[in-house]
Amino acid sequence: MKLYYSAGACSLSPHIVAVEAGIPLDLERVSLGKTPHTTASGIDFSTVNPNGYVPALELDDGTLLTEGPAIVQYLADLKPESGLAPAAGTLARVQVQSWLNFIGTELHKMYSPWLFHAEYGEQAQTVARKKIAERLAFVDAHLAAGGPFLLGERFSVADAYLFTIVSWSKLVHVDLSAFAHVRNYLDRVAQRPAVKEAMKAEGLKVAA
Ligand SMILES: N[C@@H](CCC(=O)N[C@@H](CS)C(=O)NCC(=O)O)C(=O)O
Repeated sequence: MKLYYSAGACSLSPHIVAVEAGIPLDLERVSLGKTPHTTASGIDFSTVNPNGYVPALELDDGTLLTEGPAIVQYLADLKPESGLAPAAGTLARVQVQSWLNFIGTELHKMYSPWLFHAEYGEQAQTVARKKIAERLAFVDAHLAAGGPFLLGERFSVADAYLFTIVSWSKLVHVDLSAFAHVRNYLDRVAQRPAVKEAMKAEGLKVAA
């Protein structure tokens, strides 16, 4: 299986999940900085994913899976014993899907593209930061009441996604000072050996 990724982008989430589950991946880096996006092997990435975004997971039979929340569940289901996602069809699984959707629509797509492109202007970015702060207050209260992870005691695919997205905060000036539980959570997740391994493989700075 090959994961098309960009260092530190949302593709870090399935990367973490694969390492947590002990699933070996081939990695192919995609440069998102220029259009068309090209991959490390020099192909136009739009010939792989017509939407042009990472993550994309190419299965051994050539099938391409896109959309981070779907990819992480696929990976977790390959190794159910990893406990990264509860069994399909259970209420607990729907709760994970609820978190994945929340992170995707209420956080990921507020940070990106809005805070990554100055051309959207200060007004749009102020609105995005305000919305993100509201959502992070909700996450903070949830972690305070039922942590240490989103589902309680067990790290899940939703944590890989939340960690990946909220770790962008410093880069795009989202102030986390009011969210002590979120900050502690990021520190805790950053210490996981699988998280360190995935980040190192992407050339990212790893927590001490
Ligand atoms: N709906 C997609 C969105 C993925 C996405 O936003 N990827 C970003 C990186 S975090 C990207 O590749 N952006 C480049 C582009 O859209 O051209 C998902 O949830 O997987």
